[in-house]
Amino acid sequence: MGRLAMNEIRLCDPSLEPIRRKLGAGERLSFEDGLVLERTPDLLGLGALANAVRERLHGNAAYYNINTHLNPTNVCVYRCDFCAFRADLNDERAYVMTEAQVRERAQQAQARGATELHIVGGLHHKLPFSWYVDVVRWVKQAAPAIHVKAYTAVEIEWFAKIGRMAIEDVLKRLIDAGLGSLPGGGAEIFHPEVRERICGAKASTEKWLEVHRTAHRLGLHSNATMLYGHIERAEHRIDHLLRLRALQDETGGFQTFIPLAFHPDNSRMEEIPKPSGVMDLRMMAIGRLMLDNVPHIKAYWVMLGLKTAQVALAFGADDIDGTVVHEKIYHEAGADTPQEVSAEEIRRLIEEAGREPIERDTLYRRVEREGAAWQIGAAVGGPPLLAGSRR
Ligand code: V47
Repeated sequence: MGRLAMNEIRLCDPSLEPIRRKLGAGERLSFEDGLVLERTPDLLGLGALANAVRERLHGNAAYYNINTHLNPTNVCVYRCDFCAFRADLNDERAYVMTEAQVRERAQQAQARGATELHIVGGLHHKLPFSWYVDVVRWVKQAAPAIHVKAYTAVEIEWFAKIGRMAIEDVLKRLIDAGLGSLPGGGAEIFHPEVRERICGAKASTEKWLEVHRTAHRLGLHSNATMLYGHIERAEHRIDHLLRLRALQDETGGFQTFIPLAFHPDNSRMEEIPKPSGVMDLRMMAIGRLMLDNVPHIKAYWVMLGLKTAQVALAFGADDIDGTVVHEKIYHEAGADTPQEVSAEEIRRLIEEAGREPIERDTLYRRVEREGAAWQIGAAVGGPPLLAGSRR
């Protein structure tokens, strides 16, 4: 892909000029700059600016991984308005996976060559913290080579409550059981005007940030998300990004930012239309430009659709997530993407977008495989892209 320097980018909207100048000088964008990016009609200019930053950081590389999801229970004490996955205790959809099922899923994932198991579930009314620790332990016993990326900050905060423990001690127990990193879920929108309306009962913004701060201090890396396209406004989104950027200045522990497009079906906000393709690409680009201290931006294809995820690789994203398999949260909410995409297909989509596909592990180390990347093979971690990372 041809690389354009900042000053070679053609901008149709003059209000983007000061932002181009700042980006060219390596200066940080302000809250007001964020609002200009939110409002500009020049989508292609915005995308080109984000693409220039993306290429400055990652050249032509586009990362993906081979992973599987595990949602050990869908029973949840909270009733977030956007969630179509949760179930009440006595709901006929309610389930709790058995130890044998968890082990089998982990073994299957390992046999398919997955390097990561992404675990996220509900906050069950009756299960003790020790059960969630056991889930991690069962996975590691069944598939020792797999990296366990597990439990959002909201779950960690819940464990601290039910276990009457400090967040730090919760994380230490999970690390002892084999936890490798934290996923970015549960962030939604930090601004209280929105958070209180869509998920007021669960972990507050301060708690979400505290969990990640503590995880980073203990040597864990984590991701961060933002759920957009519902009742929030531009100011709330930029505020969200700036809160993440401030924590990243403090700790440096976030690896990836993932803008999550709201899927309304079967949720309590069913009347809201899905975000448009333009909004999806705008969020990707704004994430890349505002979060100047977060290394990676992920176009999560399950949410975006494969076609938009592919285009997002030219709008600031350098990562497309993984083969996924067994995804429930968005498929319950009406995602019409497949449950699984082969590594071969992911590589093809990346190449067709003019990028170089690079298989990574959870910590962004290059994975080398014997033979074709989509065949089962031993993963060998390359040099870490982020220092001080934990397996
Ligand atoms: O926190 C729930 C979102 C998140 C809906 O860290 C919904 O690599 C849209 O965070 N429509 C959990 N979004 C998933 C998550 C994630 C996904 C992929 C990769 C990573 C990572 C993290 O899903 C929740 C919430 O924000 N969500 N329901 C819905 N109806």
